[in-house]
Amino acid sequence: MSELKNDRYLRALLRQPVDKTPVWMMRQAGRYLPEYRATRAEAGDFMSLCRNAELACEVTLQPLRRYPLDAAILFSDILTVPDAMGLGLYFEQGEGPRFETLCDSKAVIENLPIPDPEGELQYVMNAVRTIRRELKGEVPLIGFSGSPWTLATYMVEGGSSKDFAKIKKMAFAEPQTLHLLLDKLAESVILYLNAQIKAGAQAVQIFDTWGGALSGPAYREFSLQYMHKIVDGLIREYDGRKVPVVLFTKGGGQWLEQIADTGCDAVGCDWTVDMKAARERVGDRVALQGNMDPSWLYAPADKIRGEVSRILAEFGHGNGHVFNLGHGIHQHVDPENAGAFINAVHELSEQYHK
Ligand code: 1CP
Repeated sequence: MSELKNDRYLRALLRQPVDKTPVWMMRQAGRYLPEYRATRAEAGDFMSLCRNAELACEVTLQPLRRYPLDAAILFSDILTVPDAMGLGLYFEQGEGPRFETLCDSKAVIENLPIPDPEGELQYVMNAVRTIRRELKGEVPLIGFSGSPWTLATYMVEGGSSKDFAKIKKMAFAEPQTLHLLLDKLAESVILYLNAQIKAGAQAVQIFDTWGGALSGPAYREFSLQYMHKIVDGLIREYDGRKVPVVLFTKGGGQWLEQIADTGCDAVGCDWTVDMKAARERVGDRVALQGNMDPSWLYAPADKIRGEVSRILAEFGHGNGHVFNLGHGIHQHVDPENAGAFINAVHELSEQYHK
């Protein structure tokens, strides 16, 4: 087993005792940091940054040089998987991700390949290996993937969407076609995450950013079922250590019990979730991660501290809390405020672990 100097994050995910509540931020490497913007300019475009292991490692480590974070997250994107299926991912200036080929018919979906993680996606595994080497055991490295449903929204819609009109039409008019796509994605994600674990990821998180756009029954049928399948297919112990799995469904607060029932180790909560009630609902089945509204980072430091204090008290004493934002950090946040947030979590949480 490789040595780890700070294992608070892994311990909290497994509901083991810690001295302070561990904290990291979704999208902690990103545009709010001037050093990120400089490295991205050096790389050219976003995908070139992802494909360059040294530069992807550099931006992964940038937030860790500024703040005493308890985990690093691989710098990559969830859309690497559909890109590796041959769909041609590109980024339109100011308009987010786009695909050259739309997955809007059975014929296209039937022909989609399952990407080889050490083939088309080897650049991601190279980034994982490089980051693990450069972290030198300081903190654990998080690997990640999108959920099949969330990936499918981008593939069927051809990019970001507000109403998910095309994929919902497919879900209700032609469900077998969507299930075929979701099955292929679940299989691809299992291979992809297991390869990240073998390359050095010490925990994995599945981002189901758009699960909350569905009704309860549709969520179970089109999203949760496939995340459950992934949880069942993942390597859960590697290099002598448990590899925790975190499921995050944005807007999934109503379904925490069902998410916990997949057998994952932790459930990510957005800011609409009451952490005290959430804890009572999931019992000792899983740890919880979350859940400050990222917009609080626009407030002055004392207000941020107040909100951190409120959330810590809401979760209360005991094990099984990883502090995080309820979604990704916004690009216009002042990096000083992110620092105030992280320090507040460490300083104010000690009393809950005595
Ligand atoms: O211009 C730029 O520099 C690109 C902005 C950017 C960044 C910094 C994109 C494009 N992706 C990323 C990195 C990224 N994406 C990480 C890095 C690790 C970290 O520091 O956290 C992670 C974990 C993601 C995951 C991701 N990509 C998600 C799930 C998490 C979430 O925020 O909900 C989603 C939905 C995406 C799609 C995506 N990629 C990029 C953008 C702008 C988007 C969102 C588009 C949309 O809103 O639909």
